[in-house]
Amino acid sequence: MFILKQTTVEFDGINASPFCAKVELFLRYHQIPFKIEAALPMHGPYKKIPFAVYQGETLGDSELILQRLINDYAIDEGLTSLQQSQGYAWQMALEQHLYWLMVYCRWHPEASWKILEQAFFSGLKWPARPFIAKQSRKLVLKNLYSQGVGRFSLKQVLQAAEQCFVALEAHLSKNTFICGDTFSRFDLFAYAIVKNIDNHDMPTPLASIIEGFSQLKLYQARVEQALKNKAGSVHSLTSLSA
Ligand SMILES: N[C@@H](CCC(=O)N[C@@H](CS)C(=O)NCC(=O)O)C(=O)O
Repeated sequence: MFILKQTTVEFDGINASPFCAKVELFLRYHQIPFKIEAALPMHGPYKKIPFAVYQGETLGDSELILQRLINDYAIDEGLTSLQQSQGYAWQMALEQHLYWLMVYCRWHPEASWKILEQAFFSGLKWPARPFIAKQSRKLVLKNLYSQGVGRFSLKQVLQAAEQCFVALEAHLSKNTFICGDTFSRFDLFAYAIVKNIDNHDMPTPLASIIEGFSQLKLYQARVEQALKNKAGSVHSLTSLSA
């Protein structure tokens, strides 16, 4: 049995970590039996979530996990090399750039942090809770600074995110999915991050910006339909086994 180790925090029906959601949705879409176990980044091989226990091995990194499953289950998404390169370029923009802008908007502004703190740390006991929450926030802000985005003002971060939404909106107004007409693994992170941003449970300053991008709403609906068609309901993401 494939064991997916991830946070079990969800916002509006999607895993709070778009990397975790990507793996979980891949497993569901390809109907690979799996079980979810709650885990913290510190327990993973790369000190990040998601990670997985599979065939006696511990695998880390969402992309490496997907590559392993694609190999083992001989999954062919039918993408041309041009589609693959398109998918890769979008993957890098969303995972390596937009993701960090989202992290900034969750952990930096006080109003967002208050909601996030409640969602991530409310299960902890006093007096440890405020200490662990504060330390975690300090670490994330340090990581944001190292990554580069943490050196920006909120206004600059919002401008950068808007630029990304404009590009994605233009792409998705002409393409059904990230790689054109073919739904693929590249849609999983794209969907997960758009839904995490366009989210009522975890509103950040990005939520009011993404609101104006109608193609991104339509895209979410298309991906949900594709997932439902193949894997059944996407609304059972909390269930502990597939
Ligand atoms: N490249 C990794 C990125 C995973 C990632 O950044 N996970 C975040 C949660 S969304 C994490 O574990 N952060 C904890 C940390 O960096 O300390 C992947 O694809 O799995």
